[in-house]
Amino acid sequence: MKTIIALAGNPNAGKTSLFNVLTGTRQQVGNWPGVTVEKKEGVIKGLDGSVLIDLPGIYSLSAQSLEEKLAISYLLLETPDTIVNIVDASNLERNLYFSLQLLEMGLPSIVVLNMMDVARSRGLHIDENKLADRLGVPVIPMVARKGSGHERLLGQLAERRATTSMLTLAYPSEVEEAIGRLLPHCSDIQLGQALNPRWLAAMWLERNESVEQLIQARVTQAVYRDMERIRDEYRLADQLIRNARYTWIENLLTDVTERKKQVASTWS
Ligand code: GDP
Ligand code: K
Ligand code: MG
Repeated sequence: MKTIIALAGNPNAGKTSLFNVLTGTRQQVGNWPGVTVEKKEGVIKGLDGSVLIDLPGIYSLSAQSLEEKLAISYLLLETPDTIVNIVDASNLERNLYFSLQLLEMGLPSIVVLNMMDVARSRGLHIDENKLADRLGVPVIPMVARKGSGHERLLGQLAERRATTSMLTLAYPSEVEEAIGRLLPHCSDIQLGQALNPRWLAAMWLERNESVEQLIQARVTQAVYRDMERIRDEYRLADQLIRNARYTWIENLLTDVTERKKQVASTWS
């Protein structure tokens, strides 16, 4: 049986570097269906039966460039066994926004904390255990360009250590009320795999185009209208959801990171 592992992360987080480290030279470049955007697939060295897919870069599931849409529909409709979410450790605040959306989605994931060399050189210390604890998935520090840390990732993949995060962001009461009303509809929607209906409801409130299209194709017109009516009653929901995510990340970073004073080297 094949194990499908998808690499996802912000542009320039190091996906292709990690892809190359994990696959060596055994890669195949094709195109995503219907478009000329490159689709890279390879076999992970030391992991028989694995298929590694290098997804286009995504800043956020709400973003809507062609590449991002491809990556989003892939995540929504296909059934990767594991998502390896690669984040730039030297740019955590921005990178974690997508991570958070991904974790809320409910797919089995591992977070790779890449660019650790850059983070360290800036005096940034990250408590990786605490971060793993808070995110609810394994966290593996790496320097993908040099390949360091990849044995540990390989070990975790071989042992199928990816987990579905139990992370539940508490949104403001207004948003929770809206989600509560949407949940019965969202729970009925069949997708490629079991996604967290709470996540689907939040994406609906955010007017995510890909999610709207998916839902439209899977519910009756009456249900779709009802969902629209509910959304219209909570006009500030999308802003409140975004703010809640940013606040959560800010608090997380206060807890798990520390900026050490860089040692001045000018006294000699
Ligand atoms: P992608 O856009 O996610 O596919 O990212 P790439 O793999 O193309 O990497 C973006 C840039 O960051 C390239 O110049 C890489 O050589 C570099 N890079 C990747 N990983 C690391 C790392 O761990 N440390 C450092 N310093 N540079 C890295
Ligand atoms: K790049
Ligand atoms: Mg790339």
